[in-house]
Amino acid sequence: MSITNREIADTFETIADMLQIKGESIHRVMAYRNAALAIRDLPRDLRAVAAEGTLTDIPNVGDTLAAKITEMLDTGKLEFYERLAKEIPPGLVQVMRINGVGPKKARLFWEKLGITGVQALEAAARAGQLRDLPGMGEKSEQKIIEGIEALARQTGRAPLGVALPAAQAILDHLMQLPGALEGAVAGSIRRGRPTIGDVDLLIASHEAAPIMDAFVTMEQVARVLGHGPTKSSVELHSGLQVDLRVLEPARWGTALSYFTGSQAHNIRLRELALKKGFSLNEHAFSPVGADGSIIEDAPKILCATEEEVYRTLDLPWIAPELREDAGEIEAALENRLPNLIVVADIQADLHMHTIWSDGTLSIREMAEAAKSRGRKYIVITDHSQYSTIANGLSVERILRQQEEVRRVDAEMSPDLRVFHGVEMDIRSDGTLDFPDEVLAQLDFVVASLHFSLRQERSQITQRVLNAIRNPHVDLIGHPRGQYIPDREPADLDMDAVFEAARQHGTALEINSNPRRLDLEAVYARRAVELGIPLAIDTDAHSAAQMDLLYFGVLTARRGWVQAENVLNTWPLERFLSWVQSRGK
Ligand code: DGT
Ligand code: CA
Ligand code: CA
Ligand code: ZN
Repeated sequence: MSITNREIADTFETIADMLQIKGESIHRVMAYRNAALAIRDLPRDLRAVAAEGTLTDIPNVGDTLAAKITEMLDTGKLEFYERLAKEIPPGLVQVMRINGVGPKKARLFWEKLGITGVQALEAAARAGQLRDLPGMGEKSEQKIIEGIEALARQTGRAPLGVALPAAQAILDHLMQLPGALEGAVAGSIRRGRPTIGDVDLLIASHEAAPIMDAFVTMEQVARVLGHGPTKSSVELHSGLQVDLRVLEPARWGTALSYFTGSQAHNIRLRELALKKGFSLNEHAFSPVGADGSIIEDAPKILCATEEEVYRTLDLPWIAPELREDAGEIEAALENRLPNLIVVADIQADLHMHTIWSDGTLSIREMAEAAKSRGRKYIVITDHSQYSTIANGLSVERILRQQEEVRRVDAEMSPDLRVFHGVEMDIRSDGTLDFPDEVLAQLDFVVASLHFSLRQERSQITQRVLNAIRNPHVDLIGHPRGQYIPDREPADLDMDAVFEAARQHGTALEINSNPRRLDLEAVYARRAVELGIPLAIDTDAHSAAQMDLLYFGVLTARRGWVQAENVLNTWPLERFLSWVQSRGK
């Protein structure tokens, strides 16, 4: 079996980790890391690129790395890697992936205790052998045990932000074939889950074979896992697995409903069907006899649309984002499904960065980008001084920034209003990064956790409560602090956070960046139940990131959120009077 882009990228990534454990220069390490990233993003087979002799056109791939790629393509192996692996045990690379363990600690555990893998490290940690090492203690030993447990929970699922565009691109490609009548991305992507196991595509056509052939021969296919008359599966070079099913248009509704899932939702639909005397599967409703077995010669009900599937069950159509058997069937039966928010409801963006901190555009450029996307008002919220790595603003700089914001506001008005805010750090000791006198001069204040996210529950919860209780703080940014797929949320007492937010009328963010999606859906839903206002923001650092709004709205829809619950769907006057009512 031939080597895939992903395996080559993984090897470079591992080499980077090994060089880092070895203590090599960061430039050398980054050369491998950046090349790995570029290869992961490459939409073409490396083998084809190598055959053209254009490997060095790939960003971050020079002659040295091109030679290494060629060696792996030709031999399936890399001598440099094998030599390195004799020096640095490859198991240490896994050790480095544990939250809280970097290259230095990995090396320390190896040198002092001979640890060469995660299992050995866990045993040592549980035996209390790590606490006496230099720079370690009982607490950091416990953190490592927790980190190992978290690592074990990781499942190799792809972030929605990676899987959705890839799935859509493949579907668009296949829909250009003459026989393709209707197409959809189904499965967990259609339901908007933050991470994706595999991609499920459906196409309606009278002739499956040409579509199947086109699918398994796409350029980005690394391996064909199955190639049948109506179903095929492939693994892409990116590592993503994609299933395609082709079916008759007359059965589109049952198929789309079935393969959208979730499985739990499908089971509920099947129970309802049985009560009406039908067995429901991906093909049809089939009449069943008293003993529950299908009556073979009775006419089946085919459904060309999902609406017909639900109508056959006497239900209104249920939005895919709700299909988790989390109360949506009951709500549908009682005709009280929510009127879910849509992207067009969004009027404003309350969280974005500029070149004043770590963004890539000026205030004016961000304003233009927002205007061209139909936003009516925005808040410029650069980082505050505690975020030194993000070039956070000092008091002096933020006051200076205000002049520029006011100028841009005047220039853009009345098409777009531009307000001045901040994304203020909640410091590790729980204090806020600006004094009240400074906050009072800003139009809108977002407060966020960026550091010390692994503090224990009471301590980190207290930090967020301090921010919520400050009357100048309007919104808590990305409240739980997860990073998809590899950083778990902070250990917050969410009941306490919700209670404080409710009491003080502080809003909570749904951050649209697909690496965050924070608040996630279940918490957004809880916030709505408690009457806590939400904001769906992009946290954009560039113009392109403003288009990530879609992911935030998808997450909100999974959380049963309606437009009314979201600050930035409101007309400007209502938003302003809400801000004023907060005691400034
Ligand atoms: P994933 O891929 O893990 O992110 O999640 P899904 O929901 O995309 O799951 P997947 O790809 O295994 O299957 C797609 C849909 O097909 C799933 O949501 C429901 C349906 N399905 C698959 N297997 C079964 C099954 O055994 N029973 C039922 N009722 N439905 C199934
Ligand atoms: Ca799937
Ligand atoms: Ca699947
Ligand atoms: Zn932030």
